Amino acid sequence: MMRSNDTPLTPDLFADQAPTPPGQTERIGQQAFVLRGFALAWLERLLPALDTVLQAAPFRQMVTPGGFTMSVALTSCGALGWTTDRRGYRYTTNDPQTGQPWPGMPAVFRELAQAAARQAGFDGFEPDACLINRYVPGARMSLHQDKDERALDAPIVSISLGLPAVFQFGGFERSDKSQRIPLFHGDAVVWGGVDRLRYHGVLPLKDGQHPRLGSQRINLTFRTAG
Ligand code: MD3
Ligand code: FE
Repeated sequence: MMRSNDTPLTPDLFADQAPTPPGQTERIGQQAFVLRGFALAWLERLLPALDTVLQAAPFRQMVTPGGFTMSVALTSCGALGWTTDRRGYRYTTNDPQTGQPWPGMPAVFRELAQAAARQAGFDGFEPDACLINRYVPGARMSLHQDKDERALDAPIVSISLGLPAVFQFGGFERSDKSQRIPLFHGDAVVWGGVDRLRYHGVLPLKDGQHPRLGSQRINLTFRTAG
């Protein structure tokens, strides 16, 4: 079989890794930015804090008001946590599974979210909720808007960890064409202002093994909810 000179003879072991060097900022909307690798320098502090949160409030699969079990497993930390059940979507002060307040937001979580927001031009971000999503291969999040938050003027900061995913960034109507943006371990995304109510989602996670997090993607989403 003929091969051109630039066809690799071995599989590209790094095909799933970040194509762009850490430190790059990509503008994906008027007030929406991907900060490549922004969280990498925080991981030594971030991952142990994440473990502590998960011990107090483990991941669980929730049911939507329509009666479907979400493929993504969720938990929260901070003063408010996001929940869904047959009665609807809402923020609560307590974990419905334990009756206890959601675990506090670790200082490193808040500092990282504030630093990412500032880097994207949003000074003074004060998140009171961190939603933590876990995707295993096949898990997805269909197109939706985030509009359960009281403060729609505050930005949202998202941190991607583990396996890469394809993020869909749409318009203001579900049927609007969406951009597909690959997100990698350590990437931060910041949305605010005019882009805050855009439809967005995550395509089904591809199989893979991440050296640090194994066969999963974890996404931290910081919001001002109350
Ligand atoms: C774009 N999570 O939890 S992150 C969600 O990767 C959610 O787990 C996805 O959508 C994830 O609601 C995407 C972030 C995100 C959050 C809010 C947005 C993207 C956004 C608001 C407007 C536009
Ligand atoms: Fe969302």
